[in-house]
Amino acid sequence: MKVLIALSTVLCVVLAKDQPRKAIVFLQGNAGVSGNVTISQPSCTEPVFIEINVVGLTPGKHGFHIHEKGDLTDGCASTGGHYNPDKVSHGAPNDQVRHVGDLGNIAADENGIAKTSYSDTVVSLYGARSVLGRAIVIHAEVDDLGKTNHPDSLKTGNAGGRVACGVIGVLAPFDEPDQDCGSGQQGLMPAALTITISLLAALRLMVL
Ligand SMILES: [Cu+2]
Ligand SMILES: [Zn+2]
Repeated sequence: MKVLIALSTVLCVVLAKDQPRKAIVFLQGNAGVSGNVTISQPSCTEPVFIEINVVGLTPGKHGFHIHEKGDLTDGCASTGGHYNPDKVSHGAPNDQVRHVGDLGNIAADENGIAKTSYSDTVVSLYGARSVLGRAIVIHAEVDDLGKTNHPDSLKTGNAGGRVACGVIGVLAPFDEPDQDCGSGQQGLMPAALTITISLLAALRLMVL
């Protein structure tokens, strides 16, 4: 009996998965820039997968960020700064220190098209640090990733004006309560801890 209880405890923890979440962003700008971005995440402890399709850009690299507000009442200007709940310096997507919203650059080809996809372990669609309802902004210039001597480098990456933006909206409706498991890498630790504690509890039940 105790073994059965122990086994069911372990199974419950392992099988208790969130519903996958998926977000859509419709990007629009003044200078003929338009496109869409989808962000999908299978569960709160897994990385997001970001798919980007943008046209109308000038060829080359453009800063690509999540800004803190989904407010387009004054166009891209009213979306606030980079989403930065930890109040740290601007950085590159792969840096230890970065804004949650720092997604680096997207590169447009000679036809002005940027089409790419990648994973990110810091951005999340779950919990208090969810990016749902915030905005994606594309900039006129390259994001220097916090690596130059420009006074704005560690604040914004000195990426210039905002050429397109859109609000991160719900694509796949979900109805489960929002559990706050942190975001990305930080979210993996509590999950690992929960599983470890449950396993230890289960082992203890088996021994007793
Ligand atoms: Cu930006
Ligand atoms: Zn930033």
